[in-house]
Amino acid sequence: MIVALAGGVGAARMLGGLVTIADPAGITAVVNTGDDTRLHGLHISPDLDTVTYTLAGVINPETGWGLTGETWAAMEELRTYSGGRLGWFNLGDRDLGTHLYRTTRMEEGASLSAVTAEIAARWGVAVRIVPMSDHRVETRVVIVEPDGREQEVGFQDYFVGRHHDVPVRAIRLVGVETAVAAPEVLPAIAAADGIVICPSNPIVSVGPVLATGAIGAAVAARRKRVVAVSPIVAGKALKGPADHMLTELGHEASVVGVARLWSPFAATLVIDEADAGLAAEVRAAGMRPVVTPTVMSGPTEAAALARTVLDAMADPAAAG
Ligand code: FO1
Repeated sequence: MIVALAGGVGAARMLGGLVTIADPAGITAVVNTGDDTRLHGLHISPDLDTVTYTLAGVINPETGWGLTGETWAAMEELRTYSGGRLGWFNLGDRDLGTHLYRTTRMEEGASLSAVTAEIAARWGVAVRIVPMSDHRVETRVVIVEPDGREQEVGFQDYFVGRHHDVPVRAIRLVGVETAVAAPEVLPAIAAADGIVICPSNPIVSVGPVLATGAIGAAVAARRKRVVAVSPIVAGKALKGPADHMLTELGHEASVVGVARLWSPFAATLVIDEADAGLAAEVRAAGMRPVVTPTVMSGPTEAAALARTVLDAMADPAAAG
């Protein structure tokens, strides 16, 4: 059984590759819920939905989030009523069904884990998709406004509302001190033949997962069997703000910076051929570098990367 620590888009693509070469029912995805937000009275779980929709083959291919073939009637009405004040976070008409269902079931007392399993089942997804916790852990971002003022905003206000193009001063995970891992998480990590840290944002996607409950310690205890895939290629994030966030928070936006963050949790770091010249520095940072094409431009590339990850998992001896 394989456990994948996952954020949004990059992780979803990695999982898409894994399911083509490994039994989906033998894969457990432990997904970040720090991005979750409450909006219009609805509990929205972007990373859980992106992973579920991608594995179901119904993700919107242009955006990497939401459902394909969406209509936006509800959002258009909302924007018309509010003169554009409301409706900045685009919830498609079909996607709204997911949030209505999740919110109703949680109000009926169902856990986020239980509802996530029901949503995955509705889409015929065999991968076990599990939130990092059934308790609320909210990622808050301290940003620097254009006038130099610092203020703390919700993750989606930063990511979508401000197009993540404002500098970040700090990240706060509200509730992380008391949140415990969701019931299936620690047993899956303990039983796993291997664990993959997907190419997601180390600060706001993988970070909250490793910071929740005993997840970080459980992964670190299996470090030899943990293979991480760098979300940074040639100093850049393929999608999203990971590169400038790393720099703004005092880390290096490179595979070496990623290795310094992840070496306590994973023995191996898969880096792109563009970073082959940094392999020695990755090793010096405490991780075994595996160099391979890591840009998952399509299903073939994702499957090839997944193959490399599983091969690296299989020879932990080489992990040093
Ligand atoms: N991202 C955007 O850039 N703009 C949006 O309007 C937007 C809406 C949205 C609705 C549902 C959902 O599950 C995700 C959505 N996202 C949107 C993406 C979301 O902000 C990101 O997936 C994560 O939070 C970061 O990975």
